[in-house]
Amino acid sequence: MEHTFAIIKPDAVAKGHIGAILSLMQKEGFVIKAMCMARLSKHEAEGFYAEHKERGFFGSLVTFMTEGPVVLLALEREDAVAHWRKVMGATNPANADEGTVRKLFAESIERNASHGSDSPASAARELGYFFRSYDLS
Ligand code: 3AN
Repeated sequence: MEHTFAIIKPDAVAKGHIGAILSLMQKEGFVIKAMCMARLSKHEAEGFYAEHKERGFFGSLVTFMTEGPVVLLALEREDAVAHWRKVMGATNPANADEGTVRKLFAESIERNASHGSDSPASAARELGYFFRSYDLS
């Protein structure tokens, strides 16, 4: 079994899509191992997205991610990292496949409804960042 880290982002929370996205996760066979609703501080969002800090959209991304509450999730499934990215769809909702989270719920490439780790190594870092005592075994 593999673990991944997911976020239901502020746009999707504000529009009332938490339930639909959790339901999709469970239909896809993910087990929710940890879940927390929180409003990220600027410091937390900057640390989380540190790999993007040289990108032009970094400031705007941090503002967006701190504008309202998010749902933070630890998910378990076979091939969890790749499968959650498939279920989320492309970063830009205009390119996302039908039925994906981003096609169904995202507004734009920035306000794109959900996050998913891009590798098992990122998943370990991100799970540790938000769930300090998370046990990957
Ligand atoms: P993904 O979330 O699909 O892994 P990344 O890691 O390239 O995509 O980008 C992280 C986040 O940064 C995205 N989820 C999105 O909110 C934002 N983002 C990515 N590309 C852009 C862009 N060109 N303009 C604005 N925001 C962007």
